[in-house]
This record gives sequence, structure tokens and C-alpha cells, in this order.
Amino acid sequence: MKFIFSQLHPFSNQDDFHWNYTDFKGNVLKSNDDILVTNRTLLSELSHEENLTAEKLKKMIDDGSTNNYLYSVNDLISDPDKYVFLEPNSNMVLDLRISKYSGQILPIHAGRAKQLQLQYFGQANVGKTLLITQYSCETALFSWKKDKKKLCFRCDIPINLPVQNFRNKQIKSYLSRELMEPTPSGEELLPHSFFITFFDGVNNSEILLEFQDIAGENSDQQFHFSPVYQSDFLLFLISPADLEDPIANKKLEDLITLVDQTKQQLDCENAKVLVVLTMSDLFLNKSFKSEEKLQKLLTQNTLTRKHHLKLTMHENGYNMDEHKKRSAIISDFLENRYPNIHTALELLNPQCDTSYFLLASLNELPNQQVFSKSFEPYRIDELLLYVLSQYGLFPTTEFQDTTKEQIKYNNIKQPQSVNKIQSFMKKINEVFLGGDEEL
Ligand SMILES: Nc1nc2c(ncn2[C@@H]2O[C@H](COP(=O)(O)OP(=O)(O)OP(=O)(O)O)[C@@H](O)[C@H]2O)c(=O)[nH]1
Ligand SMILES: [Mg+2]
Repeated sequence: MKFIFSQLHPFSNQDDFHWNYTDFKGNVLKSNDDILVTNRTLLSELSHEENLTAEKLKKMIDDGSTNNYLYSVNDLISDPDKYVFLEPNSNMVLDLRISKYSGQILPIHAGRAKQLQLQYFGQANVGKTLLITQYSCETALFSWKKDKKKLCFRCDIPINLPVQNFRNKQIKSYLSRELMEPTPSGEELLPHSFFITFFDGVNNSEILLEFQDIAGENSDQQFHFSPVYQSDFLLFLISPADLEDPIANKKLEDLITLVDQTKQQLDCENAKVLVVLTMSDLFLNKSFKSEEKLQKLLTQNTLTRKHHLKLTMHENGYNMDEHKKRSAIISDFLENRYPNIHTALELLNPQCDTSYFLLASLNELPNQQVFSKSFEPYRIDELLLYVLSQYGLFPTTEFQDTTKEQIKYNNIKQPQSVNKIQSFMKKINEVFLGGDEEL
């Protein structure tokens, strides 16, 4: 294949990335010295038909067995500011970049756009993987246009890679409406990466947004070098079961305290904590009926589904007044009902300005294997739009007449009748129904 560079020049070591990129193991990549390059053909030859994980790649790099497959950029020719390289002897184009330190294949805009990391966190079964995967599969929800303003949200992971991974498997499950397995603790969790551009009518801004998952069972084993403490936002997901079950509640309190202590030890300025209550449908249960303000919140969705999910509430920009009101109600609910958890959470952000969200990926109790085709998630848009609005990548609307906005709310169905089995649902049964009701 012939490859044409506009200004051929030998690559220089001084060429740094425009922005640092932190890979999924927490290594900070600063320049082309931190990467190796390859292409899809070489990768598939290297894999020998086996599944090629980042860990395997890293091992091969360390063994020196990738020599004819992965190249150091010093030996190559490149075009300044472009992240595609040419091997001068064979004229081979090398357009995939790999972290030397972790074996991760990098997203297209790694080093080119500012990276924003959203680390999902929380105990097992709170809905982390489903929510991350859902964002990956519902990107159209976040592609938005109003007047001259425009938000584009697109996948940044190189397409058609000759590798299988957990991320792809989860996406397949979601699209076929199958429930996912709990994330195994040894699983390789690569980020879901998106390149986001926002045109505000005058200027264009861009960002490389990455969602990072974690296996819930490992959440209390994240120490100083974990990406958990390098991320920009720590999204602390909490399920109703975490709160109501006394043993899970104590475990949650300990986990929050552990995060607080580690942040203190690290003097960690990153990882601003956002608190996310998940599975909002379970808050409609009778044990929460006395929480009137919370119940009212649960009747108002921001999304509707025709064929695709669509924004209703925040279609003109993120409504910050509404956000503050809702956040205060959720905070009060936690303070009154679970003061131990609330106090611990408030201490996580030094200014005690924690924002609280309430959402549901499914908004219904799934049966053993599948969830319904027409399921309507509850307010999943808000978490992401809030983060984007904090970086000027989505407009905010403030001091609006929210009574007008409320007309646009989409009323929520009551939770559907529940089918049997599945340990997760048994647990829910024990916590909320006392374990004696027919599921
Ligand atoms: N009722 C209800 N169940 C949900 C909702 N969202 C997720 N679930 C269920 O919660 C269970 C756990 O979801 P996951 O996304 O696998 O949870 P996780 O936090 O990744 O769990 P680990 O991987 O073990 O850490 C699954 O069985 C989901 O179907 C929801 O909105 N409502
Ligand atoms: Mg998971």
C-alpha cells in the first residue's frame, strides 16, 4: 500500500503528546517514547488465532517476542501532528498505538485531546457494568443539536480490531437484551472511550471521555496506584440493597471510609466524587413509601423511548436549578434515613459540595436472563450531561421556570411483576420483602 505524507520527516523523540494519556493500568503516557505502533494485520498475525489481551501483549513486549509486529516510533517516519506512521523499508502503514507499559491499544485521540476519566465505583451488583455498557450503546442519546449549538458523541476505540474483550462481550449482551454476568475479578477491564466535540455557536471544544469499570468485589483493594484515584470523577454507585441490608450498609460505610482515607493519604485532588443511587425502581417499593419527596422524584423521567431513547427534560441544556433541587432531596433522604452513609459521603469532597443523582438503567426487575425490549431507563442522561456541562461541553439552563419543564416529564410505570430465581433477585427479595413474598 502506498502512503502519502504531506511533510515527511524522521520522528523526533521530543515530540510529546499534546495531552498526557493515562492508560487503563494508571500509567501516564506523555510522548511517543511511551508507545509502540502496529496495524490490524500485524496484530492478527501476532495473535495466532488466540484471544490477544493487553496482558498477553505486555508479556510479549517484555519478552521481546513482538519485534516484527510492534515498532518503536524512533525507527519510523511520521507526519507531524498525525498519529500514523510509516515503516520506511516496507512502506507499511502503522496506525494502531499501544501502551508500552500495559499493552492497551490506545483510542484514536489519546494524546491529542484532553482526557477526562470517569471511574465507576461501588460494591458488587450495584449496576456499574450495565450503566457503562448502556452509555456505549445509546450514544445517539448524547448527540444533540439546538439552534447553532451541537454536541457530537462518538466511539474513539479503533474499529475492527482483531481482538475480543469483555467490553465487546458486554455490548453484545446489552444489544440482545441479555443480562450480564457479574464482572469477574481477574477480568481485563478496558475503558469505553469517546471523542466528544461541542460547538457552542462560536467555538469548538473537544475531549476524550473515558468510562472505566471495576469489579465490585475488588473495590476495597484499590490503593495508591489505582486509576480509581487518578480519575477526574469517581462515580460512587449505591443500590437500594446496599442501603437497606444492614450488613451491606456497614460494608458500604467501610468502603466509603476507605476511599476517604486513601484520598487523604494521597492528598488526592482528583477524583471528585459524585454519588449515584441506582435501580430507582426499587425505591418505589413499599419500604420507601413514607419518603414522600423521594417518591415524587421517581414519577418524573427525563427520557422517553419511541424507537430510540430521547431527551425530554434537558433538551435545551442541563437544567441546573432542577439538578440542585433533586440533589438536595436525595441528600436529605440519605441524611435522615442512613446518617452513617450520608456523613461518610459528605466527607469525600473537601468542600462538602457533593452532587447526588438517582437513576435506573433498566427501571424494572429483570427476569433470569433477559430484560424487556421496550424498557425505559430512568434519568441516565443526567449524570453524563452534568459532567459535560461542568467542562463547558453542554450548555446549562439556570433560573428557568421549572413548572413548564415538568410538563415534559415522562411518567414512570410502577415496577413490573417479578419472575423467579437469580441470586440477585433473591437478595432483593430478602432486603425489601422480608424474603417471604412470592417473586
Ligand atoms: N431492578 C433493576 N435492576 C437493575 C437495574 N440496573 C441493573 N440492574 C441489575 O443489577 C444487576 C447487577 O448489574 P451489573 O451492572 O452487573 O452490576 P455491577 O455493579 O457491574 O456488579 P459487579 O460486576 O459484580 O461489580 C444485574 O442483574 C442487572 O440486571 C435497574 O435499573 N433496576
Ligand atoms: Mg460489573
